[in-house]
Amino acid sequence: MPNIAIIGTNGAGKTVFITVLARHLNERPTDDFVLDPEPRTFKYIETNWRTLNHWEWPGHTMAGNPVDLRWKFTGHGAGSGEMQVIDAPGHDIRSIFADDNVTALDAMPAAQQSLAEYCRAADIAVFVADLSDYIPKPDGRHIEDEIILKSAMDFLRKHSRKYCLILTKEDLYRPFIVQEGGLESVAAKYLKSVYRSHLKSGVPCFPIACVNKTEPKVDGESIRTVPTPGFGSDGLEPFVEWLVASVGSVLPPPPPPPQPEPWPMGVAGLVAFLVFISNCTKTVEVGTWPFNHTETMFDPDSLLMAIFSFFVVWAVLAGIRGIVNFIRKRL
Ligand SMILES: Nc1nc2c(ncn2[C@@H]2O[C@H](COP(=O)(O)OP(=O)(O)OP(=O)(O)O)[C@@H](O)[C@H]2O)c(=O)[nH]1
Ligand SMILES: [Mg+2]
Repeated sequence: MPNIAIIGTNGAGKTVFITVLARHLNERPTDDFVLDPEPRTFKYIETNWRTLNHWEWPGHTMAGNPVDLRWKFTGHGAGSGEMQVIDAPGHDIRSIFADDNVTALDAMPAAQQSLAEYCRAADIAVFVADLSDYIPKPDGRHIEDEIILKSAMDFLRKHSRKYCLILTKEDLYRPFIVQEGGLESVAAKYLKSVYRSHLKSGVPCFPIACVNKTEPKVDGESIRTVPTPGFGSDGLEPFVEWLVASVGSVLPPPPPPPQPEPWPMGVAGLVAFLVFISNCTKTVEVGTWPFNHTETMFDPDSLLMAIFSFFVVWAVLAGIRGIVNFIRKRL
């Protein structure tokens, strides 16, 4: 089962991303990756989706309480199987990867240990980052966030996992990215160490606006931005193509088609040949007495005997082989 870890610090946009992605995959017109959620997963996605379509964002994922999501998937792009995604609380991710903690599992609180194990074992990791977390701030928080992101990526690379970076909330940063000269310049400037160690060497980076339409909402004394019902998403499809290819590449190769076993036919052919050789001639008396004599001639019955023995021997051996294969499969 491919395990996909969604990794990002608090508020990076992981829950919104998973919700929108799951809905997007369900509604795609192509059938190269079709998802069938487990009931609990279905409920989680639909609840968040309803929230997003009622002028609200989903709540923060509670620390120590990662959400385990599971789907069955089928499709020619990625084969078929089960997929597990963990929507991890950003707070826990921050603690795990803060200072190379992930190698010292025993020192972690129990709630984080299983999440760290999960990240370690994940086949595919999707790093979710909010660009604003990496823009320099007086308290130096941006440096800590970059260290966490890089340390988590280094860890995944060390374990030869597939991973990519998603810059969420692209709707908010679109003008900024254009003004800074494009995505690559932004990454090279604000995610310097991540860019140098990972993105520059080909790790994909996808800017995605999960919710591309928002509006202000008065909330008591303050005004917040909330999703506009019926919103769309931008930039998901290139990521989905990468995901489908990555899932396909981490699945074990399908077992080779059973090869026909030629030996029952070979043995039957040999027996038929021997039967034919030993019966192909017969001695008959020709002429009338006292001028009769014996002559050796071809016996056409030998052909029938050979064909008959071929089928009898082949049927018996094929039957034995079938029974042996059946028992072998059962064991
Ligand atoms: N404009 C815009 N805002 C977004 C988008 N996605 C997320 N946000 C904002 O980011 C906030 C956090 O999103 P979540 O998906 O809950 O973040 P998270 O990474 O799951 O956070 P934790 O559960 O605390 O780790 C939301 O409440 C929104 O305010 C988006 O696509 N566009
Ligand atoms: Mg969350």
